[in-house]
Amino acid sequence: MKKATLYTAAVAVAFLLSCARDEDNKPQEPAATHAELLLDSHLKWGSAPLETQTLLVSTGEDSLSLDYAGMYLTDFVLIQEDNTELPLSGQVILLKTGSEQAFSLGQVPIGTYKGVRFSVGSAALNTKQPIDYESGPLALQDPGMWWTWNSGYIFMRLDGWVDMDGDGVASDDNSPLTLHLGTNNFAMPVSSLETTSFVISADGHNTLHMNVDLRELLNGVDLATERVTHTGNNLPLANKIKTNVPSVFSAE
Ligand SMILES: [Ca+2]
Repeated sequence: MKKATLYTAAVAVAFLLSCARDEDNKPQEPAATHAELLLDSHLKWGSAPLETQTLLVSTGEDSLSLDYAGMYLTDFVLIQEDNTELPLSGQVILLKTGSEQAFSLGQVPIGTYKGVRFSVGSAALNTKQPIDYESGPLALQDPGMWWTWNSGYIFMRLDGWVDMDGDGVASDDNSPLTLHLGTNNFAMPVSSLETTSFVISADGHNTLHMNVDLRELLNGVDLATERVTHTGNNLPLANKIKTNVPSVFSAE
């Protein structure tokens, strides 16, 4: 009887050892090297969330309302702690009113970053055309983000109305606000988010929050006289807006 018990115990130990060995031999899950990064944009007018078809006041004290705002963000570059730059090739975002404003920037290497920069529009976008896309940001849009006569994307588009008579209604004065910026010379680099530091971790919600304050876009613009540019037909106004673009974006 004693012998039998010992034998059983020996078998049990051997079994456990073999299990332990199996555990050791099991291939390890490779550690994740990349994780998804989301860009969550918050369209604003000053410190308030941007609303369309609502009376807004510019920094120059002009009253206006917006029907639509849209812009292409592209050429994203993550800046690592040691200043090495990691371009996220192929990422194009169409940030616009009335639509989801959080976007995936794809899988990026896990680590600590000190900033991100990008561009509003780029010459590279104009090597593409909507006819080549069935869907997505570079496909045909409504309102349009493509000039048929010019074969190029509208990098940034603002449409609205200016309240010329100060009665609190912007759309009743036949005074459309039409700010359409594009062509290769109007790629607008934004580096103001470089002061942010953030960690991309394998298990975290890796979301970069960015404020996009469109009121900043109209700094120094006198809406009494400066309301329409399709870029080429009013270069001074287009250039003025281009100068304001970097101050529109900030890390939240
Ligand atoms: Ca009015």
